[in-house]
Amino acid sequence: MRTAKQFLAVTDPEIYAVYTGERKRQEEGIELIASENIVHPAVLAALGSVLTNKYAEGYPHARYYGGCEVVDVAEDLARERAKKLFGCDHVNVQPHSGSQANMAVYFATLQAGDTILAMDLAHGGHLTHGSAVNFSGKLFNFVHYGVRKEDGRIDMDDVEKKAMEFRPKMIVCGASAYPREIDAEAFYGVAKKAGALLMFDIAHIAGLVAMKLHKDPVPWCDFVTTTTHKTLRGPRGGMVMCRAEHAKALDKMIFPGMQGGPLMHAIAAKAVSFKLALEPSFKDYQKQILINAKALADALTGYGFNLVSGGTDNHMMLLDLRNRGLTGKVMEHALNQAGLTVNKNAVPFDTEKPTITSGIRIGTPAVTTRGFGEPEMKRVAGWIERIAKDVENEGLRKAVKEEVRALCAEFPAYPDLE
Ligand code: DSN
Repeated sequence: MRTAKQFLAVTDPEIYAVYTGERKRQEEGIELIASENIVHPAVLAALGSVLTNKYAEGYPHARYYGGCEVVDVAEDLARERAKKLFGCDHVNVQPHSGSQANMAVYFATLQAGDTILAMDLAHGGHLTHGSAVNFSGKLFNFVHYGVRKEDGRIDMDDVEKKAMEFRPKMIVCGASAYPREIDAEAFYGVAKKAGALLMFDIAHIAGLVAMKLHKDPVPWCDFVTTTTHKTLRGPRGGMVMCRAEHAKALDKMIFPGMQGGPLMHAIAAKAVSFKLALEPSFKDYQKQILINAKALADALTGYGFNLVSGGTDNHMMLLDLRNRGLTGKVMEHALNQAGLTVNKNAVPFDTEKPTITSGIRIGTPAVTTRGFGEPEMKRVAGWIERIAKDVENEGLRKAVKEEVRALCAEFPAYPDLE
């Protein structure tokens, strides 16, 4: 008898090397990408299981394939747990990704060419919120709002002005690179006035929302979409919650409208992560994400970094590197070589190309999972400062990488996993 991993090592040594290399990278480096996390071994077990073999087109107890009685239990549990976690009327756990969750909402409620008002990608929105190179921007008539130049905050006056001028069928709120709380109630007021549906993409903040550490959008929105792998700390995937009146249209659009067989291994893994999120310790984890983000933001500000909007209310911060004479591309590369992973990110009103950018985005969900607290966040800020001050110095990168490795050894990502 062998474990699945042993079979991989023997069957495909090249991919096994990818697995071991990535495991080592994750153990020895500090993950600061705001949209990533470190899932529980039980989530990994569900993902890497025989559940991937099963076709289950349809929904629990109404499938188009035989033999679904076992996997039905997983989808029922995922749905029940998600509803308990978020307090929503209805949920669909089948979207393969956040993009498909958003697509499902647009397709279930709108016609091609309809107007949607959403946050500009260049100000922190998302590709699927109407970028010209994405299906959303190609199929729908997106109008965008952004943040104020003075304080980096969403300009609700601009949202209302555009909503009344363009009369969108839907307003989308939520973002991928916005460090402040988003007020769903205020968006609801505008949507009601304009006669628009309201969708909130909570992908980044889902864990904070579930623990009520971010103002709850569920009571105010027709649809709430999310990924399951960011602050929620589940497997890579998507999910849509909605008011009861939209349930039928949504389910019909996800299957058979857009997707075929659901990924039952991913749905089972979602169920596991929701069970973990319903445990009291998940609230402590989410609180610590916020404490760590604040500690990191304060320390970086102390070093003279310019944080968009002056700080953070959530798990992430956006550094505008222009006052340090650096680009996002240069800083991402230098930090990566020092064992600190971030992503370059446009800042509002950026003058650099998206492949260069003037900023980096930093988040605390993954480091918080491995047990970092405020002292470790101060060390992280210190390393970022040292690299920024001497960005071309390869010897410094190597030295920092050793220090990073030593700290990571004290906080293993998977202490109990073989
Ligand atoms: N969700 C995006 C991110 O924030 O990294 C990628 O699409």
